[in-house]
Amino acid sequence: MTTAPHPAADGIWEHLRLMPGALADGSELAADTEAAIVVTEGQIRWIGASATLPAGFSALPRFDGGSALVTPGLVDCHTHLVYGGQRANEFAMRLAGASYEEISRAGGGIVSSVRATRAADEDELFAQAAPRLEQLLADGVCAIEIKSGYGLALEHERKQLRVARRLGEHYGVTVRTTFLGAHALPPEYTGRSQDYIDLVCREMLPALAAEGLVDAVDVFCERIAFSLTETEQVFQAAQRLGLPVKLHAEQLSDMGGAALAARYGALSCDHIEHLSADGIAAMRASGTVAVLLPGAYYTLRDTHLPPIDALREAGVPMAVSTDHNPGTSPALSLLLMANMACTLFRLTVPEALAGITRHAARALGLQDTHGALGVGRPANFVLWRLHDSAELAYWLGQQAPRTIVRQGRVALDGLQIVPNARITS
Ligand code: DI6
Ligand code: FE
Repeated sequence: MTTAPHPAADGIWEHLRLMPGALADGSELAADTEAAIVVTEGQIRWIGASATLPAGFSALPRFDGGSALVTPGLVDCHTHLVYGGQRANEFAMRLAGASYEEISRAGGGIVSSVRATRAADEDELFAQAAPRLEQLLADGVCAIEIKSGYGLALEHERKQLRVARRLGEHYGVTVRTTFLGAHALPPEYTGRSQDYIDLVCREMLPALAAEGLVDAVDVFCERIAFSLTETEQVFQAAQRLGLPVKLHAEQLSDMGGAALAARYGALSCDHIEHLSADGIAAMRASGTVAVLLPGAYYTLRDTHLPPIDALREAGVPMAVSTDHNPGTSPALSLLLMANMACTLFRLTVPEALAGITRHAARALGLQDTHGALGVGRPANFVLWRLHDSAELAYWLGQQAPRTIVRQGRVALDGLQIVPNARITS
């Protein structure tokens, strides 16, 4: 698959309106202020009120944003994007009354995706994941996390992580890879959970880390997956290698995983429907981000809400992500997740927008480069033909006209913005 190189975004992007909360330094422009962004060599060189644009940039080409709303590039901080096959059959089973846990115990669930992932080679996995990534990118995603966890054996986990890296290079998008070897017990280890965890800690993780394929380490800590003790063993292995950790925590029950993860300085605890007060206090103390996954909550027809009010009160940063995966969240729109975080979880619109930008970046350790706009950061921003930033969370499934600047390049020009010309559509 080849694509034409995207044109450089270098120049002055003017006649813009900044989304509130877009600036990395926390400052705001007064309402209705016309803003401009100067990009050179793929980086933001200047951003502020057009009226104060320094004269020194005047020789650069100009892009007329036509009063578009501009947001930072969106960040999808929790996905399982690379896998073989799909699981529409389980959707039908759940509609007929089977629970996720029942399906999983009956040999479906994660393990059925493991079979399909093991059977596919790298090129096949790339070809299957690419259209899914394209959909997420079309929403303005400029950085994405991709987990392994459907291989559950060294060669197959490697395959998934290599495909994730290749997707990042091919599409010019920031990809953070997370090793989730402890996602489920592979069938060949039935009854030998500790042996599998030993393999994860002693062989798989060190080998993949040495190959530069691991940016962070995750575990599915749950009754149907791995215990608190096993989770801690994986965290210790990550710590020995200097890798940050994160956790699938308290999704189906309160396992005390969030407090454990916080003790290891976790970047994020994700799902957290059953998070306790102790878990919240621990996350607050360690600066761990709470990643909310309304797509999984919705798909599983969950009714146990995450403790949003208590997280808000404690000042724990909340991110929102697709959790894209073939079982519990076949979601491919981060904006739809922002909508669902508001409607289902009662986030405010500014919270949801911070959740898919600034706080999502922090959940990946990318807070200095992504999720907000500031001088010296790579140029990742999106221009939207929208009147009000609340519309980003308001529309259900509409793709507003947008122009996407990703990694300093104009990756999509839906507003038809050409240098030195006015908007034409
Ligand atoms: N939690 C999830 O939501 C996904 N994995 C996990 O640990 C579900 C994965 C699947 O069902 O394939
Ligand atoms: Fe997940």
